[in-house]
Amino acid sequence: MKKSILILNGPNLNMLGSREPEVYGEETLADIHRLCDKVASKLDLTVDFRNSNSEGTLVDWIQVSEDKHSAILLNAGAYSHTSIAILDALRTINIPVIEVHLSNIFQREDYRHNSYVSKAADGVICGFGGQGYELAINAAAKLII
Ligand code: CA2
Repeated sequence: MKKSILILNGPNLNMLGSREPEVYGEETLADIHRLCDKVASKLDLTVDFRNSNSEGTLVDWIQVSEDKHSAILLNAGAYSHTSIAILDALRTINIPVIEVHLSNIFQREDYRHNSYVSKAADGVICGFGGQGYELAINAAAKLII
């Protein structure tokens, strides 16, 4: 069976493409989903691509991620900067975690410079827009294939 990467997208990422294109680009989350499917299939991997605006739902998905998935790619959106609950959930699992942000969070407001997710991530990719997800799938593949 093909290995699977769980791709989790946090709050407001469902709004991509509709507002703030100067910050987040023109792509929609559906466009990024299609890109991830394409990139993963070339690596003989599958992706399970999800989005939730709810912190608890993201925690629930992380807790059971090891059952079916070999790695997590996580853009926790604004929860990256606030959620000790997501950090604690990430610390309960033992598969690679790659953190992704569309924007370069270090060029933005001070409150975006800290990420709790980073403390549990194997690596962080930010500032490359939707292409960051492609880079992250390639990075995850190196760790799991
Ligand atoms: O750069 C990223 O990927 C972020 O995770 C995006 C989050 C932001 O809070 C993080 O600091 C960095 C925001 C999600 C998208 O929010 C939108 C809001 C309106 C229109 C489009 C997207």
